[in-house]
Amino acid sequence: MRARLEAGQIGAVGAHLTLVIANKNYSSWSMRPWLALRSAGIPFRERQLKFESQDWAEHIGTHSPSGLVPVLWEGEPGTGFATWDTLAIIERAHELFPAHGVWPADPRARARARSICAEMHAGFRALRGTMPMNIRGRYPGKGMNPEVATDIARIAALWEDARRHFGRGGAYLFGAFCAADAYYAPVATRFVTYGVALTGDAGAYQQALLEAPAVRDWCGAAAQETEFVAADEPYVTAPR
Ligand SMILES: N[C@@H](CCC(=O)N[C@@H](CS)C(=O)NCC(=O)O)C(=O)O
Repeated sequence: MRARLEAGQIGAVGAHLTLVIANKNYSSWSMRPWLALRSAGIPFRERQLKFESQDWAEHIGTHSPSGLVPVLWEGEPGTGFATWDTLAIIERAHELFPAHGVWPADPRARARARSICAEMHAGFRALRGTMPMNIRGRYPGKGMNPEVATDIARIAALWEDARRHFGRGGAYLFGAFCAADAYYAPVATRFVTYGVALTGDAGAYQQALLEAPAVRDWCGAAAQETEFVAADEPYVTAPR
């Protein structure tokens, strides 16, 4: 059983955590640390700055040193201590809450989990380019080309490899839900949006990931959002 702190408290530095995120429907980078923290039982507040909003224009300068989201603040956004960029946020969460299972406990599993997160962080540009995350959207068949098919084949292979070598203790890549699952959850939703069918162990893992409680919570909230962000909607024109 993991130790739990009350929301708004944090043990190591005595300050509460706030995760600055953007639209849940569109922002895959926001989704990843949100899932990692939530699934690990790490208490945090959420500060949503929606793309193209007045709120974003007024606050992104003080709430994000890079001008991008996500950002993790220890203390108040804008005046506390900031960690930005998804991998750095996940490592910071792991340092602050080392017993919460952000990464797998086994050193080799942890190394492999970090490898596949880094591969996602730096790669799969074809997939990310033509199949932007759009949780409420349904565009089956859109976005596919040979480079995207190569990315999808690699993702299915690395999922199956992790499940085979490290996944025996549960339904996720390394058994229990960890940061690697958080990293690939936006990909699992893209496969739904764009009608990419996976079979075998990769397909079974995709279903387990989509049914993870934190993923369901995020996707449920995403489906309620109504903002239309043209930059993330290559296959439909803006509603009038
Ligand atoms: N490498 C960064 C990427 C962050 C990123 O690109 N965030 C997007 C949202 S998903 C963003 O803030 N876009 C705002 C903009 O480009 O103005 C990370 O891992 O956090």
